[in-house]
Amino acid sequence: MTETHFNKTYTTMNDIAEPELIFKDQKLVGNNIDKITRQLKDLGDIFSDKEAYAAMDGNTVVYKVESSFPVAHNTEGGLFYGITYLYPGKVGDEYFMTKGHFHSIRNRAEYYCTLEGEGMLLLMDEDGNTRAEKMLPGSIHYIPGNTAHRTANVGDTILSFSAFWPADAGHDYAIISEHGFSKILVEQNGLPVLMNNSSVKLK
Ligand code: S6P
Ligand code: ZN
Repeated sequence: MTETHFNKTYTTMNDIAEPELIFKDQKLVGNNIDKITRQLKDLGDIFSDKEAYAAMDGNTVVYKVESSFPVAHNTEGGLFYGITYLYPGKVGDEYFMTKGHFHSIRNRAEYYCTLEGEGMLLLMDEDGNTRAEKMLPGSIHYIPGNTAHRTANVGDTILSFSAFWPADAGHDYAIISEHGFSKILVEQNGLPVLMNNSSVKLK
């Protein structure tokens, strides 16, 4: 039996498998893809302008995540893969963004690779120092351990990026949910600016 892929004809052999995951038509395709949708109503504690937030439709989708977990959560040595699709928008002057988290096992690192759009990766260490890296198609971002990470969409189109992280990393959302990052990303005169967030007290 023969099959045609990549414009070549192969003789089918038992030890050549089809790929288990494909990123196709802007979607992750495969078995057991975990899908999460975050709407504004799920993100009440992350945006600074509470008045602007209250005036918006809570059903507005802010981001979606499609992930593949080929091993059980907490498997030491395993890896997870996911794609985040973050929609354009703002709450007041603050750009749509992800919740943001530290990893539960604090020293676990991660890679982000931008697929489409224009964004910003906010990184905060455990002493509360926050910096940002520009995200653009093809940009690759190493997120060191012990570093909280959050992405914001600063463009007019969807920001999408793939992520690779250790299966035992886990997610600790509590600190960020309570204190936020020490800097917030807002639009000023049409440009993204990092501003001090005076309410943050990490330690
Ligand atoms: C997982 C990785 C991403 C985020 C996703 C949503 O470690 O960092 O897949 O989960 O971008 O962000 P958040 O902060 O809501 O999990
Ligand atoms: Zn992470």
